[in-house]
Amino acid sequence: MHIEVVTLFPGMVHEALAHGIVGRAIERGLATVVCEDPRSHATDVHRTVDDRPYGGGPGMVMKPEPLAAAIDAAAARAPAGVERVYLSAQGEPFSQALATRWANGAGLVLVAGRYEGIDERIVQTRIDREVSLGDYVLSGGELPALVVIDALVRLLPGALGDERSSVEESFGSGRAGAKLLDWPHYTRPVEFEGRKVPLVLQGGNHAAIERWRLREAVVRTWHRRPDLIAATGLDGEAGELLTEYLAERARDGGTNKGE
Ligand code: 9WO
Repeated sequence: MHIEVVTLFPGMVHEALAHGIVGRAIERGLATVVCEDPRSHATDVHRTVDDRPYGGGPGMVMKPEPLAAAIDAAAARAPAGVERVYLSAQGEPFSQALATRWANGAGLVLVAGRYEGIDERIVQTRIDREVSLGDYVLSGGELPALVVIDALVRLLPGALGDERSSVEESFGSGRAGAKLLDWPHYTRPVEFEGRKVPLVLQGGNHAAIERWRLREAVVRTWHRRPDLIAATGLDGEAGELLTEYLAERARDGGTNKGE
């Protein structure tokens, strides 16, 4: 996997990728991340990469020439045909499905903007897709680019380095038809500040533990992210567990568990 990041802050990107699962995957050569700085393509004595917006208003816009040269240099190093992606709040929502698709490809060129944005002609001529992490404004596209890299690299074969399956967790495709939120986790001690680990997890009944976890995931998802269940419905055991929970909740007057 060859990922290029076009950014005015290469240090920020490299530092963030030096840790944990992603850091190890890069160390092992599962992924290569290279930065291209538009400033190195600026031609004037001040190495200018921004200019005032046509039409007026506050702030600056990333000027097209150095940015175009940086994107072209990055795309020339990347495997042929990889998508050039601009991280912006105007993009289509990022998703686990997109991460999976990209993890099965040869690489990406990620373009991180700064200031008030990039010249629209760059979007028209050198961006294949605009992707958003959510409805908020940041000070640049580097953190969203890092989120995309993290989501993608951990899906590469061997990145997790043990028997753990990356699809077992929230938003994986493996479980119960619908994408469900994760269940609660506990470790020692068995009692912390008066709160005990649920009894079923203390015992060795693995079928009961699996069932408890699925039920917790289903109930959490129903409360916190009903949109995830509405999208696909629930199959088999997950559906039964939700029906069971809703019956108990109705019996108890609808104010169960502080959920
Ligand atoms: C700044 C600004 C100031 C006044 C009025 C409107 C404004 N919009 C912006 C703005 O969007 N600046 C962007 C900062 C320029 C491109 C990089 N930046 C960015 C990317 N902010 N947020 C993102 C982003 C990317 C992906 N998903 C969520 C947010």
